[in-house]
Amino acid sequence: GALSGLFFGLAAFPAGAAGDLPGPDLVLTNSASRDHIDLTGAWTYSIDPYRDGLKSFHGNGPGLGHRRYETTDVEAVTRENPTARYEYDMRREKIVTLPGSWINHAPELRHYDGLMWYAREFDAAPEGDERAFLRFGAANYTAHVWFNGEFVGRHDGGFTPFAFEVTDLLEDGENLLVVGVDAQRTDQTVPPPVTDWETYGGLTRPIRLVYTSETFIDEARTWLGRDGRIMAELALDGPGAAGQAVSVTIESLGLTLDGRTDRNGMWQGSIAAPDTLSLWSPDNPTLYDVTFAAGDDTLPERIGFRTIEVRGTDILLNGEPIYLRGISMHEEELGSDPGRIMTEPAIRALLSEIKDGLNGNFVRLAHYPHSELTTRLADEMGLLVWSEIPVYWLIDWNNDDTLAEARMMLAENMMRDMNRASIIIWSVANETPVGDARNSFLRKLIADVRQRDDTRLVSAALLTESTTDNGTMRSWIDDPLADDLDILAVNTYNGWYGGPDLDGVDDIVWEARHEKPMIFSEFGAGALAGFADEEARRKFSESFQADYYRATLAMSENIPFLKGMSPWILKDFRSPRRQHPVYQQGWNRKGLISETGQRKQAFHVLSDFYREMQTAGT
Ligand code: GCB
Repeated sequence: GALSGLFFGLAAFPAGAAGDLPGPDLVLTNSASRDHIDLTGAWTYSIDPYRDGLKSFHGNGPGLGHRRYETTDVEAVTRENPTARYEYDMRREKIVTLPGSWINHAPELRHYDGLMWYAREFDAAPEGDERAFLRFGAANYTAHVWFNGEFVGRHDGGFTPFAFEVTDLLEDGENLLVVGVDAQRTDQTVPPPVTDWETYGGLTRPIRLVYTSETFIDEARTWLGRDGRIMAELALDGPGAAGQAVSVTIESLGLTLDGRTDRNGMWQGSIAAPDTLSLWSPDNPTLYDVTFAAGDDTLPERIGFRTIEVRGTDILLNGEPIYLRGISMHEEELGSDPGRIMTEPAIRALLSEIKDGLNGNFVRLAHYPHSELTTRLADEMGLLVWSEIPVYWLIDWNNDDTLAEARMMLAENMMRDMNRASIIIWSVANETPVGDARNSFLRKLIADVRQRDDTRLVSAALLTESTTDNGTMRSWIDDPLADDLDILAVNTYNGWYGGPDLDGVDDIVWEARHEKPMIFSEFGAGALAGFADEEARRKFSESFQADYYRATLAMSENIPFLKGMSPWILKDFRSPRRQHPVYQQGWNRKGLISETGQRKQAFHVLSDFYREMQTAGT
């Protein structure tokens, strides 16, 4: 976690002291490309609703009979000693396929929100000086990890990757990995307990035992600077990290950058971009094969080169003004019983609806970091991305631990995805009420983003103010944070949650109080697919939703500084707080497609609107 702001005036800080910028110790850039044992597949699981396996009845740690993380062969021990007391046996538990969330393990776990134990045995054959790391794509929300009976670490935060080194614990032969996953959110977590989506507790992303050489490339990035130079940075980990010869090669461009790491194992370099460089954009999502090398280690990546900046009220991609034709999306696959299991075909199906179905060029990945596969596919398919952390609604703004958790999440998300050309915006919050404590909390996050990556834009989804004089509604952003952001983003629901009738929506006047581009990070209305009502414009009918889109899109055309939108939302998604017995039944119905992929009328309204824009070249 050492690479941070090397190019941005912090080169004087020794490793680990780059300002007070927090970050994970291990990044394991593109770990999927490394030698690894895939630990997805069959695991056993056991519920522990009282968290007894962590605390026990007097709170001083579980007794022998409850330590699910130990390697004890319970069956063998109890055969030997019939009075031995064991109240678990992970080897004989129910079996489930991971990644996944317990919502799909069994019907009675539909609303389970406690601690779940998962266990998996596997064979390994460590070689020579190789190092070994357990790497989790995500565990929602807290993970307690034991390997071969030893506690190796805990991680908080449901949507970002983490890794623990287990080189010294790895056995030649059989190994046992046990993970306690706790989905419970509290008033101090990020997000807090009340959200508008399904929690999906579990081990929801790939799990791997990753091998590396003794000294390896932990972080590696390359990108196009706004000054037209290709920049690159590396950070090595291991006994040979300092003074190591390193290189970055982009063979198809005939480019090699090389040099030697400093005493902290870090290196940075740059080279003028050749004229032959094909810039990445949604219309031309060119990715280059890049090879990072250091000592015995090489690391492949596929990377696009582009610039993103704002000028006045414009957003410039590769120096040209662009309008973000977007949609918001939750991480939830199509189907009537989703589990947040994002396979490549599942992600492709959703992103193609945006790219080909809606004629879009932009996706807001709401409200938390989505899987690494999603941002990689956005690179490949050509979709610009808004990437966000779940600083959502009612965060405990005065709590230092909560702030620390949010900052770590932000760091983990950014460091995982620094090489993704698709990501143009890091967002730090959604719909958070203005106040001193909140403002300083979010300013800290904004400062972290800028310190770590000043090549992308910073935003947050804000709330608006409005007044109505003589029947005309005027809206504006009344938030001191607007001064700190590059792009202003607002969620607006006039015609659905209050505001005028649909007929009046396009008369709303949006005032510019800042010389910055604005986007609608959300607007939307619910509709049950297939529901038509003889009373036109009845809420939850498809025609109401379509009219709502017509009205809001008409309004959008009157706002000169509006430079994009990501309406709410691509697909109906599970939300336990949406319990209207007829229209919702546990689903937020603002999707343009139903949970099974049926397109609603409003889908076509937005698709036509975007097609015209695309044709007009705006
Ligand atoms: C919002 C939230 C989003 C909700 C949406 C809604 O403003 O940001 O998470 O799901 O409204 O449907 O009400």
